[in-house]
Amino acid sequence: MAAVRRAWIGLGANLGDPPAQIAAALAALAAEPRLTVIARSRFWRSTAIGPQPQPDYCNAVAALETTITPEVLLARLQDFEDAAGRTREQRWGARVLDLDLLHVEGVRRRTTRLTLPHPQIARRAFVLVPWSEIAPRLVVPGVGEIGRLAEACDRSGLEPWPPSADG
Ligand code: A4P
Ligand code: MG
Repeated sequence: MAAVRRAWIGLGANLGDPPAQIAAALAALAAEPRLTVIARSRFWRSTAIGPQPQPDYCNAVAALETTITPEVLLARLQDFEDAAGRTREQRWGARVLDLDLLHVEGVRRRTTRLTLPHPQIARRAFVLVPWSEIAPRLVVPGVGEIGRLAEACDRSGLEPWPPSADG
């Protein structure tokens, strides 16, 4: 039987109705066979990092338990992005849905398609702060303890999304 592994997904959206798209992505993940969503952060509003001007993002982080391999999981996340109407014109450009595989327990990868842990984790408050809500004591190899990194990061431009929109 395939091993059950814990994995963490970063969700982001800054076009259309961002919190609705994040909520829909979480529902799609929850409906996926061989995968259980075990926790999710609040929704956060964050200033976009990338070419300007572009709208603020809604960001969240979810924890999963899954027997799906990291490569197949990434492909499923990209299917969900495509189904939400994602187009890929510009690196770090505005998008209706972005699903990043942040970390998979016990896994390291450095291929053209998949880098694990995700290379940008340690720098990004919009990942670290929501992640620390659900996994403060998690130590990501080569990166550090999520709660400590979240405490140390620059939170400017980051605030909880108004709770009424928070799924
Ligand atoms: N890829 C490699 N490793 C991974 C991984 N661990 N998870 C490859 C997901 N994808 C991974 O991604 C480009 C390629 O990365 C994929 O084909 C996959 O094989 P993409 O989603 O098509 O393009 P992208 O998202 O524009 O590029 P990139 O470099 O992945 O950007 P990020 O890191 O996803 O950042 N500002 C705020 N406030 N909030 C955000 O959520 N997000 C981004 C995108 C920029 N600015 C932001 C936010
Ligand atoms: Mg991405």
